[in-house]
Parts: sequence; structure tokens; C-alpha cells
Amino acid sequence: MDKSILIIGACGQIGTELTLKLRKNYGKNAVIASDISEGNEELMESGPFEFINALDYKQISSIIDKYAINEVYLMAAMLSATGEKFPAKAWELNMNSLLNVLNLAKEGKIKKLFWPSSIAVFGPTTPKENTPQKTVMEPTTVYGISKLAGERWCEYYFNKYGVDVRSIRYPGIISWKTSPGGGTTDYAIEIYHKALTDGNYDSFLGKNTKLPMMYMDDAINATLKIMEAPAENIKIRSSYNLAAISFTPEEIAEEIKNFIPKFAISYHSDFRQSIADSWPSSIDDSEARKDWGWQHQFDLEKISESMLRNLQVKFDEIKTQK
Ligand code: AKB
Repeated sequence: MDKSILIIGACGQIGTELTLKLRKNYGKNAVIASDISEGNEELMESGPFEFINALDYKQISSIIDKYAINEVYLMAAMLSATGEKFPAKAWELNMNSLLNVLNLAKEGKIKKLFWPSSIAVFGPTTPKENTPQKTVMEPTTVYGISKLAGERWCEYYFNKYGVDVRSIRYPGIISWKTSPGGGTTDYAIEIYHKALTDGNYDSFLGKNTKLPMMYMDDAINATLKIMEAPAENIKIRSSYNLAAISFTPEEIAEEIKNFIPKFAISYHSDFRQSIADSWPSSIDDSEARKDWGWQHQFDLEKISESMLRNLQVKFDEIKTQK
């Protein structure tokens, strides 16, 4: 069976790079990008695009028919910080979009489904260091509650209806191509932007707030790897713990100083501090490493080098276009 892939939420931070990578691997016409509004130029020029509202079951169903789709990646979601401002909307989007695609898979219209979960499924009562795959889960954000409920639904649809759904709990994802929207871990991206534009950064998280993080290349790699693994290797049908590195705002600032010695950081915590404080500092992802061969490549030094180099090129290009 030829692959025919639909990405819902293709214009967001992870969706954009996932779409580009899948198009590179499988050909541009095998990967249909979709979202509620258009994405950046690179994405829009790289292959077919359709407008899809992830809450519209009929719209998703008709695009699946139009392109004979067999694989869906549902990347549309409202993240932790925005979710606290709009709890009802976050719940509606995060839950109903998932139930839409799970039901389409149950009806046999989707053969394989990817849905991202998050470290936000954990809460203040979870062991903070080296958080195990199976542990206490009492999330305190609406985003975390929706991701935990979503994980339960994924496992339910696998057990009850045989839906081939695969999921990973992303940590904070660091990238330069497309900006993230409304996450608590976003500081670890803003800091690189500000280091280049202003030479300083005012962090909305305290200096010792340690969170699990990962470079985009690793996140995309993990996503492709779990989707390509034989079904029998996927032993966990809720969602896999996934980890690369952990650091604090103070540690990332020290690393940036190796590239920009005059860089300065200040700290003024806002409402996102309590969200970050409720999450793990580091994650035990041994099940993902054992079941489908997950390995990360990027440490903090490699991430910082790549972020600063690529952002500088992007900023220079914008300047010459003006
Ligand atoms: C967020 O900060 O909300 C996300 C996440 C950890 O899922 N980046």
C-alpha cells in the first residue's frame, strides 16, 4: 500500500518541520498539509495544502477520501500557557480533535495514527527526577488534563477497536524555523532570539527551574521512528516517555555566553512558573529506547550552536529583504 499522509495542524511549530521531513522522505504529493490558516512560505511551496478545522469531523473525512489517506498525524493543540487562559477552548480542541481521528480510525478510514502527548501529563505529586513511564499522574493544567485523558482514549481505542495509534510525551521542543505558540517551555526558544537581537533576556521562569527539553531534529526523528516501527514493537499504546536533555534558564544562559560572551539574563517569573514547577525535571525514557530504538543526538552545546547559527542567517535574510 502506498503511503498517503495527512498532517492536521501542519503549520505549527512541530507540524511545519514534520511535514517538510515527511515530504522529503516520501515525496511531496504523498503528504497533505492542513490547518485552519496558511503556514510559512517554505511549507506552502513544498506540496499540497488543504484548509481543515480539526474539530470538523466531516471536513477531515472528506479530505481523507479525496486523497485516499491512510496515515494521519494530528498536531493541532492548544498548549499549556494559552490553555490556562482559555480552559474550555483548550479542552474542546484537544479532546474533540483526537476523538474525531480516533473515530475515523475505528471506522477503518485511517490505518495508522500519530498523536502527541506531553510531559504536561505529570503533576506536582509525580516523582520529579527521572520520572518513570508508569507513575502518579495528577496534572494541574487543562492542557495536561486533556493530554492525560487523550492518552487513556488512545489506549482504549487500541484495546477495544484495534486502532493503530502511536504517541510520545514530548518535552519542551527547541527550534528556529517556526515559532511555538503558548507553551511554558517557550522561554528556551525566545532566549536565543533575544540573545541575537538584544544581547539580553528577561526570563519568565526562575533561574533554577529545570525542565526536560529536546531539539526539533531529535523530536522529528523520534516521531518518524515510532511511526515506522513494526506494530508489535509498540508495547505502550497510551504514550511513551521521551527525553533528551534537561537544563535550567541559568544553564542555558551560561551556554549562550560561550557564543555571545556579553549576553546577560534577568529573571521575573510569571504565571508560567507554577506550571513549570508542577512538571518533571528529567524523564526516564528507557521503554522508548528499548521498544523502538530511540536515541537522541543533540546536547545543549549542539542545540545552542545550531539555534544561533540558523537564527542569525534567518535574521540577515529578513534584513536584506527590507
Ligand atoms: C508546553 O510548554 O506547553 C509544551 C509542552 C511541554 O507540551 N511545550
